[in-house]
Amino acid sequence: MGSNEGKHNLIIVSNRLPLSIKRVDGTYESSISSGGLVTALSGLTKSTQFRWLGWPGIEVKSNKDREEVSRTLNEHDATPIFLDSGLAHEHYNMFANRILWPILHYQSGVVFDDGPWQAYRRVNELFAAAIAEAAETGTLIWVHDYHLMLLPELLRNRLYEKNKHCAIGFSLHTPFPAGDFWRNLPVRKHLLEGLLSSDLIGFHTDEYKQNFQDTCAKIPNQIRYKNRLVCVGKFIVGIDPQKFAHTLQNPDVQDRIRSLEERYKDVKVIVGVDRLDHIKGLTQKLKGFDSFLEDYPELRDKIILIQVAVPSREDVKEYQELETELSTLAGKINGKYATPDGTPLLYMHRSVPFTELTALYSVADVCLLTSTRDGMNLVSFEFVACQEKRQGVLVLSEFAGAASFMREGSISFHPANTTEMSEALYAALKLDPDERRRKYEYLRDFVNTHTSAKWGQTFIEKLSQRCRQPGKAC
Ligand code: GDG
Repeated sequence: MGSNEGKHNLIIVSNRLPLSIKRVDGTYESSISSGGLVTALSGLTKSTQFRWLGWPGIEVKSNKDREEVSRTLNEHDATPIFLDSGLAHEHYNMFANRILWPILHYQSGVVFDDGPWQAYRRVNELFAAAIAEAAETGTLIWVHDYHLMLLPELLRNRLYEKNKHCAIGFSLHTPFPAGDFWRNLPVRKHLLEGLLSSDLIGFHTDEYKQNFQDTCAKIPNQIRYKNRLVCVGKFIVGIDPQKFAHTLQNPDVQDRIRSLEERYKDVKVIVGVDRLDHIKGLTQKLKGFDSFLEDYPELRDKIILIQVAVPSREDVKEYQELETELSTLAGKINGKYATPDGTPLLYMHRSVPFTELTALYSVADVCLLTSTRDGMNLVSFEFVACQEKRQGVLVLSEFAGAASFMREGSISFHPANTTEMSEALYAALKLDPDERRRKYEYLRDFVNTHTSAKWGQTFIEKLSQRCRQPGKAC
């Protein structure tokens, strides 16, 4: 990790550590995991040193094994917070992903269950205890995401008992819904109170920030809670575009690009990369693609949609059902339109290596993202970062957070409207070259100026000000 520019220690906290731990031949090994949060924070490691605290993703029972896992993770500046598997399951799968995530993304059919809620509280308490132990006066503590919304309050109480003065920042990586929807959650008040013990709260877009402020019914940008000032801001998350540029120079990746170009030389490639999650609108994407093939028969053998659907939350019933639905739909589409010369859809239910991902982004003519709701959507940024040569077109759902910044550079549509999606795809494939260049340059400038490093540094700088002058107006 690079030099520590600030004079404060920095602790980053997320439910899962960015490293997955596995037991291989009697020893523990770690490997980097993928996902939006890891992508966003990895851009910060070049310039800023920090320690990362979180759950290592597996149950480790004996003290001896815990010491070994801690040692392995320590080499990567990570500290595990151990949880037993039953508690972790209730917290992560049953409350965070089954109850809270759907509400934050406006999904209907809200369920509530007290058991998982108690587990959520307990895990937040265990995190508070571990972090209060690790922090010193002056430490900046930056908490991430919806799994840990009670943490700022619990942590503040713990720090107070220990007489440690630290600043607590919180970043939400999902939307914050409009107040009327948020009300569906019976424990919403506790979650808001949890968050309001932060010194600084960051959202991805103005809309999410505004929804939160309306819910708190207070004045813009700052909220007074328990006689403390809470600052609220928009911080635009991004990626590290240089990492993609650099990977694209790699000779193996260049070879792979050439071979994919040869393979698809007679067709236009549409790419989609999404975690297999309801919010990514994959069902809608396949239905919209079906409509497109129906509406434009002359293009059927001239295009291919390559869809990577990365397995996610496979322990949750609703996600297993979604996977079955998608494989069935994919099979139906290919059954309907395949010819001896090929199939219009290549559906992959697995993750691909980073180098393969960059090659795929680079050979695509269009990227189709259909989120029904999405905090930001960093795949849209990554596609742009890999398109310097081809200058392809981004077809982006109006409900992705990214759409509030990228509308001018993309073609936008409503994901539930299959006709609109089909027309948007057609427009993208037929876009006039000058307009395509103009749109691409707009997106490229945006992605290059809103990097993950800038996001992180801006947040940390603001949090550090809050630490120095907690009473100062935001
Ligand atoms: C959450 C919010 C918000 C995907 N497949 C593979 C792979 N990935 C990587 C992508 C990208 C990341 O995962 C996905 O990021 P997104 O931002 O698109 O989506 P979420 O994971 O849902 O992230 C989201 C984000 O947090 C940050 O705040 O933007 O709205 O939901 O980096 O490249 N990476 C590799 N193989 C794959 O198959 N190597």
